[in-house]
Amino acid sequence: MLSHAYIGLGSNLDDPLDHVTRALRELDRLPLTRLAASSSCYASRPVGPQDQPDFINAVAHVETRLSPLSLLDQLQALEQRHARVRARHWGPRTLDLDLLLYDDRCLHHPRLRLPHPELGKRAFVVVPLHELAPRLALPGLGPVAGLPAWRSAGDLRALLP
Ligand code: ROI
Repeated sequence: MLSHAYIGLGSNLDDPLDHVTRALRELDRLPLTRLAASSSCYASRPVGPQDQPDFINAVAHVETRLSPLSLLDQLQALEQRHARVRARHWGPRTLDLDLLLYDDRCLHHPRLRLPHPELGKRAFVVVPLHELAPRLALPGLGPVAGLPAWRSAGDLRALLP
C-alpha cells in the first residue's frame, strides 16, 4: 500500500542549510520511498535552550511503501550518515528527522508516536507543513491552519530557494 508521510527536518550545526538540502535529496533515495514535495527552508531561533545556533527547518512529503517503523529506521540511519551528534537533550544537532504524520494514523508505540507529540506546538514544523498542505487535517488535532503554534510563527524567516 502506498502511504503519505510528512517528515520534519532540522539542523543547527556544520552548515545547517547544506545538511537539510542534502537530506531532502537523500529522502528521495530511501528504499520504496519517493520525495513528493518539500517546503522552503526556514530559519528560526532555537526552541528550548537559547545558547545554541539558529536552526534551519523544512518539511518533506514522501510517498512510501515502508511501514511507519521501517520508515523510522531509515530516518534514523540517515541521521547517522550525517554524523549526527547530540551532546545533550534539546541541544544542537547536525540533522534531526522527525516522522510527523503517516497517513491519518494515530500510533502509541514505545519508539514512535503519531502524530508527532510536539507537532501542534512548534511553528518551525507547522509553518512549512502548511506551505506544503494548507488544507491538511491532522488526526486528533484538526486543521493545520488552526494549530496553537501559529502564535509564534512570526519568529520564522523563509529563505529564498
Ligand atoms: N528549535 C528550532 N527552531 N528548530 C528545531 O528544529 C529545534 N529542534 C529541537 C529543539 C532543540 C527543541 N529546538 C528547535 O530539537
